[in-house]
Amino acid sequence: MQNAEIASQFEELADLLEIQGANPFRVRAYRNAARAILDSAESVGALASDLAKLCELPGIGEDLAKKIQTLVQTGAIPQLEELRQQIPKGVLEMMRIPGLGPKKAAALFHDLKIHTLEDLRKAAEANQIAGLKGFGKKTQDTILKGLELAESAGRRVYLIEAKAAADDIALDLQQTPGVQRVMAAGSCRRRLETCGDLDLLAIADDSTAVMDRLAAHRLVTGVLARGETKQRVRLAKGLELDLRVVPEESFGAALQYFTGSKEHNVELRRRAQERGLKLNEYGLFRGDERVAGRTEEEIYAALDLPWIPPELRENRREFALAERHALPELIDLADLRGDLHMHTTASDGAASIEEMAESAKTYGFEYIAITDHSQRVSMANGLDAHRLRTHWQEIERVRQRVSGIEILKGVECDILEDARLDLADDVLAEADWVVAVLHYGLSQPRDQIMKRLLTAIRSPHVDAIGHPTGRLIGRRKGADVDFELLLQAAADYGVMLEINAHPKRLDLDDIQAAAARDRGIPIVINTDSHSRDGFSMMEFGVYQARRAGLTAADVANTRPWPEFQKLLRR
Ligand code: DGT
Ligand code: CA
Ligand code: CA
Repeated sequence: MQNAEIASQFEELADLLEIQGANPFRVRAYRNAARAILDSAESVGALASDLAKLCELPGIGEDLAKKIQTLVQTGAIPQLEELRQQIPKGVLEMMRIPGLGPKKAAALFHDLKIHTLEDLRKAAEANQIAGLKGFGKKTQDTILKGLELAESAGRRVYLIEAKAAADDIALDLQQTPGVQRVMAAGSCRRRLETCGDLDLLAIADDSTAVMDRLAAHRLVTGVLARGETKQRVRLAKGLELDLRVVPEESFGAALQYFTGSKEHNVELRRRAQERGLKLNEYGLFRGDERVAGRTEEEIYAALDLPWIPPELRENRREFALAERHALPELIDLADLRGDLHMHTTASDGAASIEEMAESAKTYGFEYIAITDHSQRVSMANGLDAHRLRTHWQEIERVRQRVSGIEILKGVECDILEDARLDLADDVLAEADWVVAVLHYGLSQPRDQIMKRLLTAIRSPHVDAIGHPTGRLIGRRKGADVDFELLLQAAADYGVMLEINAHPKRLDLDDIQAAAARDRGIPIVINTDSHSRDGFSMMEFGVYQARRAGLTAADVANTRPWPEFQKLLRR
């Protein structure tokens, strides 16, 4: 556990205690502890087994040291968990609004029964806050302004939503008379997991018509600013969009500039300077002469580089690879031939085996594995040995009826909190494909998480580890995985690692997937479909793979079935 994580739990504890009206000295003690942990050069998590060592940290007495121990060993502070039960999350969120400290948040919670930011907005709009003791009209107005900021800032939107909006609007603006071309740039074009805002570029001689059309678009809820060539609008859910209208001869330069990332652009500008050139959103210039700008390709070429795919533009290894003309030929959606993770009505899916198989065929898949949940996931109607065997018999019957696709008898087997697998070896031995996953106890200490993952990897029956960290983007941090150890073990035992294509998972992430590829570990990109339409999520897994620099050859389920079969351990 990182110091920052430990510190933030104590900070939250202090906030909640203060909202609760606890003794100010106690509150201060937790705040001081949080600061001391954050400032410590040593890993407090590593010190945690030694109570005396912990007590040497400034401001940490025995009581606090014991709490740190509990947190590191169990992943939680019981007192904090309890407070979280008592005080709604929205009350903590209120404190991010400038001018709203714990005291005011507490008053709003206790006196007006405000539990969420939505409640807060309603109360402010209904003029209920101004009358509250210690508040007044001015505070109420500050709250309303702050709410708007708090809601739009810091809220990032999943790529699936951002891209859908960008594509929809781009397609519409493209219809404007006089508009030649519209394209999304920014993080959306780089296929980042989430987008802070959208950046659209249009080629047009006259910006009036296209800006009017944007303002009138059904997804646009308001115009925030409008200038000669720039317009910023608000979409639903607080997502904002920048439109820039550029002339044709600058389009490549603008596209390059606004695609970013900032880090990539800094390096590209440095390379321009090195050659006595100047790069900006209008073009690449030698003195006043524009030497490139119409297309991205000509800009990169003028800087002695091949065109670099947007997914790689993070200033990681793309420049080194581009210089050697060794950029990978990135995987495409069309390369995928199989999907090895999906659910049916036997557990928590919405479609039958046959319906999933027929749907998979329409998405172009040649083989699938049906991987319903194992018994531990009772919430999702997970299967015990008996039900699983009956389910597999049903799969065999469906195989007789459905042609043109290979259907594997699989299972998504939980790796239990105590590091046993949820199904016995003799059952797993009968499967064609086993994807092992962590679902419960994600906040266990690193050692236990690794014990669990290693047990699964060493099992002769496990083919792949699914969504290896279990994170949910923007919602839940994943397990504290030691990736060095995981990758080494996966490589040693020939176990595949999954990029789960679900837009909220995308787990492995881009950096982890690149590291797995570097070790020669076969990667599978799976949709984890729970319905017939779930297969459409594959594109997001592919984007993550592209950001990792993966080629089709790096991804096992791009292979034709006979070759994929050879990679199986059984
Ligand atoms: P986001 O919106 O947070 O998901 O991420 P981006 O990458 O879309 O960032 P955004 O919308 O602030 O800006 C779009 C691109 O424009 C960014 O990737 C690089 C470029 N850009 C924006 N501001 C600056 C800047 O101050 N300096 C440089 N070098 N580039 C910038
Ligand atoms: Ca952006
Ligand atoms: Ca922007």
